[in-house]
Amino acid sequence: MSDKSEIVIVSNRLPVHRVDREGRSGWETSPGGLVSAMTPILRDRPSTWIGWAGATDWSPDPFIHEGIRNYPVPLTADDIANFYEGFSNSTLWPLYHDAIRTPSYHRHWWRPYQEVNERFAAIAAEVAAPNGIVWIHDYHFQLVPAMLRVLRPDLRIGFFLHIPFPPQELFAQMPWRRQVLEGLLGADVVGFQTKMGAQNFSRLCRKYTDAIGARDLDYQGRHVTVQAFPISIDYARYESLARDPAVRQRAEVLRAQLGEGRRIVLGVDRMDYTKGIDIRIKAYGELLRSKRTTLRDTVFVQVAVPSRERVDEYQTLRDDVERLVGGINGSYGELGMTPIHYLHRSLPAEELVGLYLLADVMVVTPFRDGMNLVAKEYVATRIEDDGVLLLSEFTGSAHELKSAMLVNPHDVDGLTNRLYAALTMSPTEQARRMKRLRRTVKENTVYDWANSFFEALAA
Ligand code: GDG
Repeated sequence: MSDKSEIVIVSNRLPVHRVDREGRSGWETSPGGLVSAMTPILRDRPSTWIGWAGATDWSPDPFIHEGIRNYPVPLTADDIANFYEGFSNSTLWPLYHDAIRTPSYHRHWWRPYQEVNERFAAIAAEVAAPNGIVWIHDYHFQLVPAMLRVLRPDLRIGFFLHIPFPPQELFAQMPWRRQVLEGLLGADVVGFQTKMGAQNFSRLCRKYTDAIGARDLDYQGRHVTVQAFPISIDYARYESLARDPAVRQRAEVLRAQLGEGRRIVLGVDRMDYTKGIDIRIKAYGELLRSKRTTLRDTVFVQVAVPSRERVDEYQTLRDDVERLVGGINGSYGELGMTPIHYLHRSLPAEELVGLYLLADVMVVTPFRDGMNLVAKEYVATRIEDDGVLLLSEFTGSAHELKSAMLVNPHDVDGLTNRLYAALTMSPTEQARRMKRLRRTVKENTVYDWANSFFEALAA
């Protein structure tokens, strides 16, 4: 394989992770739609994926795994504290999610953010072939496009933001707002999950930089495409997992454990304060309190995957959620039967799909979410056109999944009423909505997403 790559991907994590089995260690491809969407494209041509390998104390040399060259970038414990947990996850993450937690603006996080961006840009510049393509992912690397353009003006540079891009009133808070916008404007294509994100970006660039244009922008003599590319899932994979006899058998075992005859309400999220886990548990508690449902009729299952546990806000959220669950189980549970099953861990994909199959109502109630793939995964597994998706208006998914039961997660009474309506929806109405939802998700898979981004970049 040539040592220069026609396609280079830059993301926070490599698409592989280290596994140790029976004393032998090696790399395994990480699960997830992004990786599977990229793999067919990357395997056809010399390509490199640049990212962090996940440990601060060692960083291996570049290596090839399943036809893709992986280029690990070392990050120190200080980088993790300042660039990752600091600027990325305590400044940008809350600010870009409607500032539902107060963003922290620390000058001593900004320099490390620049430095780590420089490190990634330098490696991309080194490995990319002449006139090659570099696709940069997410909020950790908003300065890389402009840094890379200075080093390698011959490249086609794309950037995709997986999280929302905030409106002017919020973005304007950031002390480094101009630098971030100019960083992004280094790309030829800047992609967002929704049209709203793209509009916010164009408007802010017109205000704080020299860029001009209605949606696409002209900046320093270059054309910058600004567009929505709603991300999706590998629909066929979820549908086939839903038909898999082993998955269906597992679902039956879970059903027996949860109690035959009880209707199942399900939530699946990273434990993150943007996801609205607390609010949906409150709404479910409200249904029990008002006796619109009972312990015997329904059971709530919440899977919350541990996330960013060293950031204070995440600790607080976990405490809050666990207190709420404990309170409701204490008040309404009986010996041998609880209203809420709460799992603070990650489950194997087969088990997750088993739960999707069992869920009569899937509750997806983020206060703000770039897209939300769980909503789309649930829909893809509902091969019998039943089940209800209760979906927050403030997710990117809600822009496409218009036949879901939409809800404002800030309104506890509204959410409680909708949850009740979902639990009592007729099979005919469920099928009418689910058929449409399934068609929508099937028509735009993660492969369509990746192909349309590459097409825009090659244009
Ligand atoms: C960011 C943006 C955007 C969850 N629990 C388990 C598990 N998962 C998988 C789901 C799904 C993924 O994790 C979560 O994706 P989301 O889209 O819901 O959320 P974020 O992690 O916040 O992702 C988001 C996304 O990027 C893509 O652009 O949609 O808006 O915030 O695929 O299935 N997987 C397994 N076990 C679990 O317990 N195996």
